Amino acid sequence: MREYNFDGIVGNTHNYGGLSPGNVASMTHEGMASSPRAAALEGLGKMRFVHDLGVGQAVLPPQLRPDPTALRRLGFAGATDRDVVARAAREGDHWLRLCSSASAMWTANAATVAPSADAADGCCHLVVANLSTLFHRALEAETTAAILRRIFADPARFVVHAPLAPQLSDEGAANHTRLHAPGREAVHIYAWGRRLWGDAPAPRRFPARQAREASEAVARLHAARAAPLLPQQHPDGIDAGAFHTDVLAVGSGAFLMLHELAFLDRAALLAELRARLGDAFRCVAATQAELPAADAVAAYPFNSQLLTLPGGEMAILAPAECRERPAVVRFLERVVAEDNPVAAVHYRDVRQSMNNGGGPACLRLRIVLTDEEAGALGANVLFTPALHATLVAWVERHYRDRLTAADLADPALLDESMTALDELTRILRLGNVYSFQA
Ligand code: SUG
Repeated sequence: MREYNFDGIVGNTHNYGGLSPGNVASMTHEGMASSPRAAALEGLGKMRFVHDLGVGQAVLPPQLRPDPTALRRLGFAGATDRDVVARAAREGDHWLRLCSSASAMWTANAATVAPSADAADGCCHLVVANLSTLFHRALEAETTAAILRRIFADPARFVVHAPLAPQLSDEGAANHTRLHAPGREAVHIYAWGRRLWGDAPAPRRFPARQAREASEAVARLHAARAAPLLPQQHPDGIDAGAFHTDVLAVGSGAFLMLHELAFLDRAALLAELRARLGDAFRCVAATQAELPAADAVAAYPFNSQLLTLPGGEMAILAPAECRERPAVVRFLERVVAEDNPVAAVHYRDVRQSMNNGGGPACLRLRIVLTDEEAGALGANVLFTPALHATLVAWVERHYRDRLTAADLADPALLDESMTALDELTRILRLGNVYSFQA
């Protein structure tokens, strides 16, 4: 069994659209010029770093943006896809922005995964997230399903479940944590922010995304042997900018690192985890006094990757922004000093993504695979130094160094996107997964 971090390759239209209410970075960077090339290279650099630590690394491809199919469904008709984009640019500037986001890069929102070791039927289960809370993110689900079905194609080993109905808003693994201790059943935590029926305390300022009913459905589809835990995200945490659970909590193995505003009933959750995981369970919690949620939301220490290294110890891969805030650095140093598996902190620059509210943990989907499962993947997505070099050259050939909202109207951008993705599907041996390739 090995955990693979499936990172999203950043798409060539990465831009700051201001599309996510409740995501403070997205709201504050609206309209700023982006660098898709720098964003993609930062992402590939992070993957290389994780791979070189001896941790499993893989990639997921971006999606076609602007999305002409989505624009046509909105009534922006045209003889060619270029005409469709031109018409949307003239008549529906905001729609063009919504249909141009490279948001599929945050693969923690692509699906929620339970490894075969936990499932009663011995299959690895992936539930594609519908992302139905936000229009620009909901566009991802259909193509994400097609891509995951191509990669996890072997029906004897993998089950890729269709996205839930849109009324059940599901944001994928960003609200899910799997913990396990030697000799114990793995524990799956499915957090949520609102209920479709029944009462629950609600945030006042920002929207809650994940519905409890969606979390319950994902847990049923995973059919893990152990009963799921379904804690509520703290409404005050959501109001501070923690639109996903992974903004204020991260866990791996038998270790959990969280902020006191991550979950509403933290005491009950931690007691249950202690009971299920036994003496191996370790937890470090930050209080508001030690680390104000505003700092945690600005610097994303809890959106770090918790990586288990080949020797068994853990390393934290934190965003570079953490280094700029003394309270955050002090907290991370405390984590390393205390009695838990974490031995080191590494800081990485993923600023282009961070400016849209996506830290290191948002950029990856963790999938635990057996060697046989890893060998049965239906595409060339496992990361190697050679693939890294190929992808860096591919980005340098196809990506612009600078992109503004006005550039989304440039019909050449759509051509660039299609050319780049067509080539990428050959590099990754994915076959034709995009509708424009049909
Ligand atoms: O859904 N940002 C993403 C960030 C997702 C972060 N993922 C996790 N926490 N796992 C979102 O809010 C901003 C796009 C823009 O404004 O251009 C955006 O979609």
